[in-house]
Amino acid sequence: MDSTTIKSSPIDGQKPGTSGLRKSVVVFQKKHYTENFVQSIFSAIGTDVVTGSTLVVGGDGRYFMTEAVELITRIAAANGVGKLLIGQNGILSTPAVSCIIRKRSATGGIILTASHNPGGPNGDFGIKYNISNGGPAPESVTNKIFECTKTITEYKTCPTLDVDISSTGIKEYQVDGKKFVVEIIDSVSDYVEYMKKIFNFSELKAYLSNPTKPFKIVADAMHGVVGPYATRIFCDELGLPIDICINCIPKNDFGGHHPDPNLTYAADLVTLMKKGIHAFGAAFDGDGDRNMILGQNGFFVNPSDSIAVIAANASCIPYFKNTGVKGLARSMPTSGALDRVAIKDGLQMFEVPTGWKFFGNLMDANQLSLCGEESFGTGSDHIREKDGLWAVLAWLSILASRKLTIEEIMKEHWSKYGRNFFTRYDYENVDTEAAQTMMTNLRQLVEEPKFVGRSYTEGSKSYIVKLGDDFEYQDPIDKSIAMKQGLRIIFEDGSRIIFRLSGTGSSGATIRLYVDSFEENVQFHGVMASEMLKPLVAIALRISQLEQLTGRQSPTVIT
Ligand code: VG1
Ligand code: CO
Repeated sequence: MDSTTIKSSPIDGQKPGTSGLRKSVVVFQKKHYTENFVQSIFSAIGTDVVTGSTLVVGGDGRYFMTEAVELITRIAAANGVGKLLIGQNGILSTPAVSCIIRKRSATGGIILTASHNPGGPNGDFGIKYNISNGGPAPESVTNKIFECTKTITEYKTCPTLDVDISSTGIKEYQVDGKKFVVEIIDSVSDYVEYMKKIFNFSELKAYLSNPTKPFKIVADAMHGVVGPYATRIFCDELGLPIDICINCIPKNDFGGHHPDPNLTYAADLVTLMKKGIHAFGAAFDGDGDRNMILGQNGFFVNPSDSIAVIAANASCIPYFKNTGVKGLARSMPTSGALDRVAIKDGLQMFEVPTGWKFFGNLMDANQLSLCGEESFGTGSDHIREKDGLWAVLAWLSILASRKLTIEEIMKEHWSKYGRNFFTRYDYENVDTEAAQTMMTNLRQLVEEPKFVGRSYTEGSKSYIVKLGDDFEYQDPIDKSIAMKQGLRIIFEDGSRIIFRLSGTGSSGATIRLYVDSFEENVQFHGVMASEMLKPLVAIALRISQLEQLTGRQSPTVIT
């Protein structure tokens, strides 16, 4: 087979966001749109690296994925890639891709997902490139890809190459006189094998199916990619009945829902948990890197608390018994709960911008073991992506060894470390101009020299500004700088108000407002976060004039 070159020209708007390029399916279906971006990935990596390389390809099963896999296979072959490892039927969760890249020493991987965004012909699609450490490409690489999309004149492809991805096995082809290998791999095996090394499966099995006191769990894959992983782990490995896995058949439109594990979009699971039958409930997003943990009667574990609890109880997880805990990290808007663990337990703590790509360098430098984001992302240095099922297995390991309920673990944690109250308001699909105006006005305000020291009052509560800025981060390892990562208002008592615009949406703007405050006094730990944070939310809305500028009286999602 011979490759050929197809003339093309730059298409606007191919800048990767927080986690890859995400647009509506119809945009990806436009002539040359997907081809241009995929060719730009290869051009950015460079011929030297691409020639003979091994790449992992797979995604969350959403609409347009199989077309994209075919197109990537042809463009990869024409660009001189040596071998592709493709998940059967194209299916691979994001954490599985990260795991496979590392295990098989691949050069990188291409992940086809728009994560928690809806799918189907009218939904979203996305493409993300991960590097050889298994993690999302850093900005130096994604900027290069973006530059290539702006100057592209042609792409290479091998139009006669047809690969059957429905059955596992190795297939060899000759492209331009060189060997091109495609290995279709079982989507689940490598990942499950790895989980069995990290956790003690026989201990978990005994705990979950204890004949005198079974621990009832339920896992909701929201019709995303986690289904086959969850059933293999919970049913085949841990011996639980199949009915504990709900919505575990992947659908290319996620059944018409947002595959987003939060209190709004996973409301069905919340309702089920409120019945009190199950001791543990978990939901996952479309590509399997996010998780939501619920206790009996729907007790909600805030993601910022979740990572703090895992860090404080890391000794319950065999992996950390071997490696120790080197350091902790969270994204900037994530609550300070993890910081309390770092201080008390004498661990190093890092605060990075939003997006998992910022954790990778610290992990590679052996300075970071456990990290999390408030956006339902939890993970460790076992791979270089956040990992939904890993988080669930971590929680189950803690529960199995501590023999407490989720609520008891949380309350004990707060009484030892104090409680951070956290909430996030999302305003989705806001008019872009209105959102920009709001951010510009706010930036001006927080950067005024006189902003520090200003006092804001709401009811009986007063807060004095200690710091206001647009968060900037210098990577401690490669010294690269990321600017404008979110507007912060920090008050003297440590409370924080943060505003960011989302970098994962596909149309309009999404405003995120984050509020975090700390309470040492155990007497207040039982109060609802919404109650505790009411004055700060009111102040945030007042300062930003969000409602006046956007016309939105209430958020789309509250966490
Ligand atoms: C959101 C979250 C961020 C997360 C990112 C990718 O980004 O806030 O914490 O890393 O999604 O998650 P943004 O820019 O929309 O706030 V996932 O599960 O998409 O890949
Ligand atoms: Co995701």
